[in-house]
Amino acid sequence: MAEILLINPPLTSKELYRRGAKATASIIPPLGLASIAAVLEEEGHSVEIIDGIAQNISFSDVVKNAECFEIVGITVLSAFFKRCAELIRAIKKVCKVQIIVGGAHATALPESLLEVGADYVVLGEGELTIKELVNAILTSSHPIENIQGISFKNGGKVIKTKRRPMIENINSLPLPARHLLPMHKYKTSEARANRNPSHSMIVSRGCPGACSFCCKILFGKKIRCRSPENIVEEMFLLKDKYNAKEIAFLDDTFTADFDIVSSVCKLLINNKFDIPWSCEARIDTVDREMLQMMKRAGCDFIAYGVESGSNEVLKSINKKITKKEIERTIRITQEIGIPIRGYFMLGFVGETERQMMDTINFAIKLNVDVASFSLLIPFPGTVDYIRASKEEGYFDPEFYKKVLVPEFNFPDYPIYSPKTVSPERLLTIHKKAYRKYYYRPKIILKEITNIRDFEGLKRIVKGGITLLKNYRKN
Ligand code: B12
Repeated sequence: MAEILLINPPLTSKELYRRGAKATASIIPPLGLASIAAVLEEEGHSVEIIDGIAQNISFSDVVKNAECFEIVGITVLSAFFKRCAELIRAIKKVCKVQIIVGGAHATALPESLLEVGADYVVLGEGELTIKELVNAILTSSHPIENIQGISFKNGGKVIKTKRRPMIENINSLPLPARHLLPMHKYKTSEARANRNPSHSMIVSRGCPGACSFCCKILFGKKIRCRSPENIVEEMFLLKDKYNAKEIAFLDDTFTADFDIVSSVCKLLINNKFDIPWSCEARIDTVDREMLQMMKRAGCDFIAYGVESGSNEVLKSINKKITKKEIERTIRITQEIGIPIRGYFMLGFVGETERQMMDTINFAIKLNVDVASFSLLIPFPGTVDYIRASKEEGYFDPEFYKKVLVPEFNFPDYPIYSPKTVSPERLLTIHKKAYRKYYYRPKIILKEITNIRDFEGLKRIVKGGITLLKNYRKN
């Protein structure tokens, strides 16, 4: 049996947050690593996790820690590829440990990790692959090249084995090994959660959408969901063991399967689950009946990906929804009384300034409770990465080798701006979006009248400070 260390790379607050974003940002557990850890523990391995984002741990301490293990696993998002590369090089310099990487960036561009010294890249879903791979490394019993869903170097040549089929029944997976995580460090964004501790869950994989900005290479199109009983069991675990006062579902589309949502809601009501929860949804996956049921079962916040106020842009990003559908769903949700966060995006490939203004005005018209405006970042594994770097040629495909990407919403400078608008102008439009949306008497009054307790007051003050810093800082 092996001693295995799993790492979410170390990043400082300065690297992660810009323009006052820290005050309201979330710190979310690396549930992918925790799922990998749970499977490895089931196999009898001894596993530790370092969460270099939540824990205050220096780069050199992470490297020193790695020396004590036989196998190190690192999760790699494009935003932090640069730090992961530095980490792999530094670990390889001091010890002979085998390094396995996985995650969205690793799956999209496996060669970029082999180049910097990773021994194996796990492509896509990692639970079944890691079991086989660790056994093969430890016992040499199994030819590595027979393991599905990996990439590695053999005599300088990059080998990519056949992609492993998705795990059909994700109910068969153990719950994430939260006992290995610093659970007291996590919180959901102030824009979404009113009470702390607020913990998060992921209960499904896959999304029926195919939006051009979204990285779809990990879990595919088909929705695979855990059973309602299993979902509710984890909710009770978060409440009873980790003292959750709120739960956030971070699934791409929690509402994709009506029957599952309906059964979860019934179970929550029957079992008197008494803390609120929130989720993310696609506009076209909810209806009045589902929303009413969710409200009764404790859903107190829902985040919709609206993205644009231009039907042409919605079409070009393959959102597969129209402004009319958006308005309808938002209206029904407002009538039912579930507060809404709208995600809006600016700076799509080919998007004009006029279309961006349409988005800002549409957000104001929809009048959601929280509006987030993000600038497009073309991430590897997305259609927009190909469009921006190869087709339009305005984005350096090697960008992630050079720069760490901070959390979205308030960048100092656009990471990408389309041919149609200069970076300076895009930044001005982005700031304008927040100013136009939030500095309205109607919104300010609504926020003030919604304050129910001290926590509510604190939340509003923090949000106000974030917006002011965002607006004033250049
Ligand atoms: C929750 C979430 C967040 C959270 C926390 C991220 C985290 N620590 O995991 C927050 C809100 C902070 C966040 C932020 C960002 N996110 Co995010 N996020 C997600 C989301 C919705 C769920 C992640 C998750 O837990 N999934 C469930 C687990 C089971 O999957 P997983 O982590 O991918 O792990 C599996 C495999 O990838 C693999 N694996 C992963 N790591 C490893 C390591 C080893 C050793 C092995 C063997 C296998 C392995 O095995 C795991 C189990 O099957 C995903 C979308 C999605 N559905 O996954 C986007 C996603 C990961 N995020 C994405 C992005 C772009 C971002 C941001 C960069 C956006 C931005 N500009 O701010 C930031 C990054 C900043 C940050 N602080 O992390 C992209 C990544 C694209 C890319 N090419 O990197 C995704 C895929 C969304 C998308 N579809 O486009 N995110």
